[in-house]
Amino acid sequence: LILGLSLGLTLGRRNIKSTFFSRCEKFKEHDCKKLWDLFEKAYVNKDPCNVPMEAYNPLLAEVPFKPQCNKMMFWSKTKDVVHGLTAKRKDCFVTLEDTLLGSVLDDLTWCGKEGSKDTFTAGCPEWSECVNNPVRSFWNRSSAAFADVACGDVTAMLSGSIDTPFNSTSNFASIEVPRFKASRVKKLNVVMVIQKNAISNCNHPSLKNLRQSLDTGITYSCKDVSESRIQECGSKPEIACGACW
Ligand code: ZNA
Repeated sequence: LILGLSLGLTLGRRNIKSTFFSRCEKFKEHDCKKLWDLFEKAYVNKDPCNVPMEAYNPLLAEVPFKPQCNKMMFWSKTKDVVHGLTAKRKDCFVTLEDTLLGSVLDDLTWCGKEGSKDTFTAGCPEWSECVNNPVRSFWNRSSAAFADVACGDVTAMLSGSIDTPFNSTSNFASIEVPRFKASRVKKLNVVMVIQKNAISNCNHPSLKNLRQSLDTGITYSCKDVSESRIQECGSKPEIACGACW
């Protein structure tokens, strides 16, 4: 049993470490070993429910997000549609998950334990089990930093398939929108992703809260766009970025 456990843990750790390096090495001119060491320092040997977002400050400081004015894309409950598009239209849009840190850690789970030097990928707290878990704190810290550098026209893809497209409990509402500053961000273009059986659109009352949350001076727009139109923009590189919808 002990052999099996330690073997499983070692393999799991190898696995996230090798995933980290293989994803990281796709980005040239970065010291992936240094990044892994900074990453580990954030959560290793700590109670996995007591890793605050500040634990990732040294990692974020090593690879700060660079402002990509007019291309920055935010999202809530539309992950697959958004990344289906940004994978093909890097010329138009960039999400947090298209940056080095975001792409390296997307869809991964990790945590440490007090008294251990290991990284675990199983038995970690669920997203909502405790607020200060290593995965949630990473995404909170990195989405705050990504929103801090937002500039020009910013796009956000929200879902027309849920009751409340702009939900105050989402990362988008609670972390990202409050960080858009009128001195940098000119306009927020909301794209409501309309799938078959959509139940809400740009007229949804929650979007009034979004308008009211915006820093004075940031212009707001909202457009209902079918999922198929978004996919078309992804599959036809000849469509100009500004003509996607
Ligand atoms: N790539 C990520 O896993 C991720 C990215 C996680 C959290 C936040 N972000 C940033 S913030 C992203 O770049 C977007 O711009 C913003 C989206 O955050 P949101 O508004 O809270 O949207 P969401 O669809 O509710 O959550 C985004 C992702 O967070 C999900 O795809 C999950 O990976 C994770 N997540 C959120 N809530 C839960 C969850 N995972 C498990 N249980 C949850 N309750």
